[in-house]
Amino acid sequence: MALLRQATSKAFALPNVLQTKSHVINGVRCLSADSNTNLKEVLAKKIPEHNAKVKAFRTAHNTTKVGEVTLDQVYGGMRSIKAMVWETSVLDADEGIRFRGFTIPECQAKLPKAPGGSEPLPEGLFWLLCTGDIPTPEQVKWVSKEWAQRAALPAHVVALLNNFPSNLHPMSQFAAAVIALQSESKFAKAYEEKAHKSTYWEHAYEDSMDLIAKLPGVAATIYRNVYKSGSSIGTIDENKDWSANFCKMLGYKDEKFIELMRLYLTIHTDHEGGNVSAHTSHLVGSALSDPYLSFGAALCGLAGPLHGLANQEVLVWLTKLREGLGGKNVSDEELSAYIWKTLNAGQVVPGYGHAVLRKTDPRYSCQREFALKHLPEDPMFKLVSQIYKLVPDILLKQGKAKNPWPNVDAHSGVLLQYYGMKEMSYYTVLFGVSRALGCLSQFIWSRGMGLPLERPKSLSTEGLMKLCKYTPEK
Ligand code: AMX
Repeated sequence: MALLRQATSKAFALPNVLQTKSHVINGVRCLSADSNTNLKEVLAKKIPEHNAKVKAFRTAHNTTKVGEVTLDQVYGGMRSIKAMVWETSVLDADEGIRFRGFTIPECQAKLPKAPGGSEPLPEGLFWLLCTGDIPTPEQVKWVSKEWAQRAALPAHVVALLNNFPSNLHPMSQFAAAVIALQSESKFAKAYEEKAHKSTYWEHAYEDSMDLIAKLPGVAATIYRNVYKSGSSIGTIDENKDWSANFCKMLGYKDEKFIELMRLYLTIHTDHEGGNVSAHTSHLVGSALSDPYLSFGAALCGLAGPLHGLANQEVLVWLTKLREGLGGKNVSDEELSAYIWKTLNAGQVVPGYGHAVLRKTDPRYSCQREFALKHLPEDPMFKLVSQIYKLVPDILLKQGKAKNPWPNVDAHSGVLLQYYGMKEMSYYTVLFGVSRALGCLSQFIWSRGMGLPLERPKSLSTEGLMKLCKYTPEK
């Protein structure tokens, strides 16, 4: 608690404005609209500018139709209905994710790296999500330091974590701890004290920075408690980046694992707004619930097997497959039979399919690139590659899945297990730590834009039949 910073006043006290308008990262020239290293000051300039643009746009087009809704979409989980604003990223069915207009390979090339590293720092992606600009190394360093300085956990949250039974799923522990951190909410306090609506984003910013800073400590405590006999997570090093500190707290020293974590925590951040975790945080936040409550709710959605828990499910599925076949190399025929067995038992092949994507997920591709570079001979990686050759054709033959290609979760567990993190039930927690960067950068913007309470219309089947002028046969 003593380390908890009151960053609002401090943040505005730092006049870290550099004069340059462009910078070079890894030989790539990056234009930066603002070289100020203080993220809150940059946002304070950008939010009103954006709001003025949106106001003019809405005045010109408020009654323009942006789509129509079919009965199939109403019953079919609202797929593809254009009904919400999400500024930080956009997903294209064929191309995959763009973070503020940048693809994953572009982010890998342009975002600042750790000294000697080759993967992007998630701090840089957070800056990009918040501002739309590729940050300078100085801006990224500023974020790393802020997060290190805000990382201390309140005693009641540590006590809560230390008292959970080890058979409570790590994702349930994670969500509960995030909700318990709500005692620290500056947003909730400001609302209680009748803060003006125009200042909501500032309190959202403070909570978001605090929460992101604290997540590695919470996640590492869960890891140590459940799998490492409750050993201490140690202390934060203010000169290290967010991922390096997280790995240190988890107890991993291998530089390659730290690089993997930087990549992992970058690519899992955001996937536009309609997915379960992002949409949940958006919906809950629209009630002016604070960032802790909103992100805690998002984690509950991420814990579902059709969403984030799929990374655990993939490894469980692969491990059973190898055990069932005595751990030896598996032939294509044996593997195909196993995949069909899964489908014929009425189960999904975890890690395959997507509600929006219609091609291989670029998050899968960049993890595959990492594996080809660092662990090409790993038997589990070879198995994942073999599955990649077989599953799409089988799913196409079955004729149900609209997208037969792998998603992000088909690869991540194999990389983690290679570096010694074999605790599959923990994998979704890592996804959750990363997803905070997407949910919370948008949360700041949602409050900055004054987005209203979300309240779509629901109908009963009877009401829908009436609307469609349909009379059921007797
Ligand atoms: N294996 C078997 N069947 C699949 C399948 C898969 N990987 N993906 C889709 N299908 C089935 C669906 O279950 C559905 O069957 P039904 O008609 O009997 O209900 C049918 O194909 C049509 O589904 P869809 O329109 O292609 O997909 P969707 O938008 O309804 O669902 C998703 C998308 C991701 C839930 C689904 O592909 C799936 O269950 N995949 C496996 C789980 C998984 O990997 N989830 C992680 C997704 C990424 C993430 O959020 N982390």
